[in-house]
Amino acid sequence: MRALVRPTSRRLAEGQLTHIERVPVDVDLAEQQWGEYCLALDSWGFETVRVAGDDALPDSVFVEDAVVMFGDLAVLTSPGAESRRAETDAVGDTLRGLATSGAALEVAAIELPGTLDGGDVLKIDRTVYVGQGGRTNGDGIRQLRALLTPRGYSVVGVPVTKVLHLKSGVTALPDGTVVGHPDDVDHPEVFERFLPMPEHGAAVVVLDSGTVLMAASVPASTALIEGLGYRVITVDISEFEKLEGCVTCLSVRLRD
Ligand code: CIR
Repeated sequence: MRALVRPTSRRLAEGQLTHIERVPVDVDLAEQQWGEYCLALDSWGFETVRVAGDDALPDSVFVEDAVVMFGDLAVLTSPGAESRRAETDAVGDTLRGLATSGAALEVAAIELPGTLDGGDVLKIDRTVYVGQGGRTNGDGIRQLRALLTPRGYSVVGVPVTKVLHLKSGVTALPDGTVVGHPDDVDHPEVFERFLPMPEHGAAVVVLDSGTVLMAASVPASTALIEGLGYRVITVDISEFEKLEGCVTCLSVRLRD
């Protein structure tokens, strides 16, 4: 199992902000938190593959937004924020490098005027929910649908107005139950099972069928999910949360 990560830009504090106020960011602490996040993945058996860092791209640590994986298909995105458009170049180089060194990988891309951020894409089995809001537009969703329908996926567009990305509001447990704070979810009824969480930012990264990774900032939601029989690993990502990042956006698992 491998996971793509990208080091923190020294200009992280200049990253995009949409729904929250700008507050001071400690970039040294962010780098330390990023290292601990990578260690948590390592310790769970994920080999981390590092995309080259780029200080000129403040939001590039949020690598989830630049590529979405569907089995062996990597879809490079078309970021909705202009300041983030160049992030896909190095991510594409890394993936094409993996492909030439023997990994079974096909690389496709969403093209302008279509826009699509990886944070808007929530996969549950063969259903791919795509948030349409500030970053992802209808053309981006149409291009993704054209790539995925022949491969047996069903792409479901979901309007997003309350948060930055669909996955800022909702993520899915290993059993497919969608979790999130009700105030952050425009349409909980589109999901087969929706379980409200007591805190904003209660996102999960699935590590295996019984284990998820969560942010240290959501202890009540962590306790709730532990109570459902899951093991929860927690990481402190306070400096990334100040830039509207959550636990999912710092990595992309390859092959799922
Ligand atoms: C942005 O606004 O693009 C970044 N400051 C945060 C991106 C977080 N990404 C994500 O939730 N997938």
